[in-house]
Formats: sequence, structure tokens, C-alpha cells
Amino acid sequence: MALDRDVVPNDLSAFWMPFTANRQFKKAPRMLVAAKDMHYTAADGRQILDGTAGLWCCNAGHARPKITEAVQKQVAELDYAPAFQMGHPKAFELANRVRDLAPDGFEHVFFANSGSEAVDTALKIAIAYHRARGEGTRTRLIGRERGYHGVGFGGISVGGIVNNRKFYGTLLAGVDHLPHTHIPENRWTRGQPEHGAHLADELERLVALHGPETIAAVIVEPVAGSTGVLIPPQGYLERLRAITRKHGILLIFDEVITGFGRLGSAFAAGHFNVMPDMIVCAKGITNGVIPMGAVITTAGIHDAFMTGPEHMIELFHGYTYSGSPIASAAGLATLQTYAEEGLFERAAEIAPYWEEGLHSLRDCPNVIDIRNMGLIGAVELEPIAGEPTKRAFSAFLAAFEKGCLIRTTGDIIAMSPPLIIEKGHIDELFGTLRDVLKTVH
Ligand code: PXG
Repeated sequence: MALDRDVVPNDLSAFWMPFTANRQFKKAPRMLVAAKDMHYTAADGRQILDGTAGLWCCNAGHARPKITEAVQKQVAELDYAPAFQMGHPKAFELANRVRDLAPDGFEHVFFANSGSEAVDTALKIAIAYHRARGEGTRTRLIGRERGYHGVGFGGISVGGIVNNRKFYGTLLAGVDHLPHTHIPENRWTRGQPEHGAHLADELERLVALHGPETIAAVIVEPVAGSTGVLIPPQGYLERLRAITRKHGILLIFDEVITGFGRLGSAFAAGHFNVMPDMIVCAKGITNGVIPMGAVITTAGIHDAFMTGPEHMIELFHGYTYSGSPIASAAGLATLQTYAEEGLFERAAEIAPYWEEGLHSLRDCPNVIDIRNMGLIGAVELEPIAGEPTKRAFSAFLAAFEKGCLIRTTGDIIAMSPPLIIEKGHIDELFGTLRDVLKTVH
């Protein structure tokens, strides 16, 4: 790709890029320089169809006027306000709006600045909650194989992606994992697969092993995204809820990608009608424009902390930028955009067309599974023998050359477009992918 030297620096060496093959990238950079609605502009001027909503975050599409204006206005009016022992109106207003969007019973919102921070926050609240109620032995955390909960030590400890864990020593103590739910019987399923609810029963085994009085919380992604799109089997989340409730264990849904419309509902909890005790969110809360994460809790959890002397801090936790004015302004304008344009309903309406187009790729070479839910889709490829990830990454590069942005994880292509996507874009995305899959070997 020819780079426009007016906008791209000659020297790319200083920036150590996250989750990127740095040396490979810097030899052949893929630079984005602008974005509007469904498209990025690459440095060579090409329009790139955004099949991934950035990184699952720009649910309303790019450079949406209300959000842009709100951020511009806020930065000029109140750029920053201390987050501890001081307040500013928009953080309270945004918390109220998030509460309104959350299922009934979710009453309080703790702000962080990313999904990783929000995950850490939820895990800490879980342990401290039990302690506040006199059950201080409940300190164990249970995650799931193949889970992704960001990259903090809390998140990688409960997470289950081996490369995100194995380089970082002993991680948090006292963590265990459920098996993942991705089983071969469920290949080619549209929506929730039929088999696998019994995998939730593994929690009973862990409870028997450790004793229920040692376990604080179970954290799962209702739909796992980063690991390659794993849709929960029918009845699985319900069973996890029943077992956690039976043993007094908190259930945390990590909705960093499912929150704010991805499944055609505000949250997966409401979509599946399974109510956890805490919902972790980020990304779509501000349309990805300003970093923000949040934990939404029930009144029961929050109120357990509101007991000591009133002058005392109740939770010794928080970030300099928790509920920052600019993030809050971006969040308010984002939620307004979602509501005014009915984007969650729109996602639900167009999801069947998305599903149809996605599954039409079944006859393409090397495709071994396709799965979807809401505006999420995955195409799994047979790995090249001895060279895992290479085939999918070649497809990613070829798609970018042909003007479409997709994501890959292992040999799985994952797509999660902005909720403003139209049928023509869906045709273009899957048409391009069909061409790409024919050429990539
Ligand atoms: N939980 C979940 C379920 C996530 O998907 C995080 C936590 C961490 O969020 P932060 O804001 O700390 O990155 C995530 C992030 C991908 C991809 O391509 C997914 C994420 C991030 C980057 C890439 O699937 N999810």
C-alpha cells in the first residue's frame, strides 16, 4: 500500500503496538486516517468497509455528529474534574441512563476506563461484597477456558486464552476454570446451539472440590467474542445461574462486546433473560470514541457496602478518570444516538439477513464452521498444517486489500459491524469474503 507521507510519519519505530506483529506491520503498514459512518479511509485514500465496528466498539458507526459535538463542547466547557470526593453532573446523568437501559434490578454503575479495568472492578467488588456481609472466606474466582476478560492480572487470571496467560507468571491465586462450550456437534448452528447445557454442571464439580464457602464469583462472557465467537448452548446460561444461586456465588456477565445492541438488545442478560449479579461493559458505552468501562450492579450488592459510618469511603477502589467529563459526555450522546435511531432494534431486524449472507459462505474452500448471533458472525477455517493462524491472517490481509476490515483470532474470522449496516454493505462484505476465501490457500 502506498502511504501518503503527508499524514503518515516516516519513522514507525517508537510506537510498540498492542496485540500486533510489530515487525511485520512496520514493514507493510496498514494505516487508517479517517472514518465516517460505515467506512474507514486508508492512508492511500481507499474506502474500507468496517466489518468489525473498530474493535467491536463503534456500534453507531463512525464520526456520528451528536457524539462528535458533545465531545467538542465538553472539552471546552469542563475538561476534567477530580473523580474522588467531587462530582460533575454528566457522570450522574450517564449512570442513570445506563441504569435505565439495564434490565430491571440493576441499579448502580461504577465507572472505569476500559473493559479490563471494569473486569478488575467487578472481581474486586465480588470479593469485597462477600467480606462486607461476613463471608470473607469467599475469595475464589471462576472463569472459563477460552474466556477473554481483558489483560489486567484479574482478567487474564479468570480468562482462558493460553497465550494471554502463559508469559505472566503465577497470576492471581485461587482461580479455577469451567470448560468452554465449543463442541463439534454444534457446527453450522444459526443462533444458540442445541448441545452443551450440561457443561455448566462442571461448576458443581468445582464447588464440590473447593467448597461453596470459598467461591466468590463466576465470570463468563454470555457470547464469547475475542476467542472466536462462541455462542452459549441453549439452557447453558440458565443452568449457570441456577447453580451459582444455589451456592451463594455471584454471577458476572462480561458484556464488553454484547452490551449496547450487538445482539439486538441493550444487554445479553435481557436478551437471554438470565440475570447475573453484575454486568461488565465498555466499548459501545461511548461508541468507542472516548475510553470508558463500567460495572452495573444490583441494589443488593451496592447496599452491602453502604453500612459503616457515613464519612467513611465504602469501596477503596476507583480511577483518576472514572466517569470523566468527556467520556460521560460521549456516553450520553452515544446512548441518545442509539435511542433516536433505534439502533438496537435495527440490529435485531437486519440480523436474519446477516445470518443468511454469512452462512452462504459454507461452500467456500477450507471453511469448517460458521456461527452467528445478532450482528456477530464467525467463519472458522481449517488451519494450514503446521502453520496455525496463517490462513485466516492471509484472508484478513487480502480482505483489507479488497476494501473490507475483518478480524481474525487463530484461524477464525470474526465480524461485528456497526449496527447502522445496510443490506448492500452486508452483500459487499460477504461477497468480498467469498472472493478472498477462493484465493487464500
Ligand atoms: N472483556 C471482553 C469480553 C472483551 O471482549 C475486554 C474485556 C477488555 O476490554 P479492553 O477495553 O480493556 O480492551 C474485552 C476486549 C477482538 C478484540 O478482536 C476484542 C477485545 C479487544 C480487542 C480486540 O476480538 N475485547
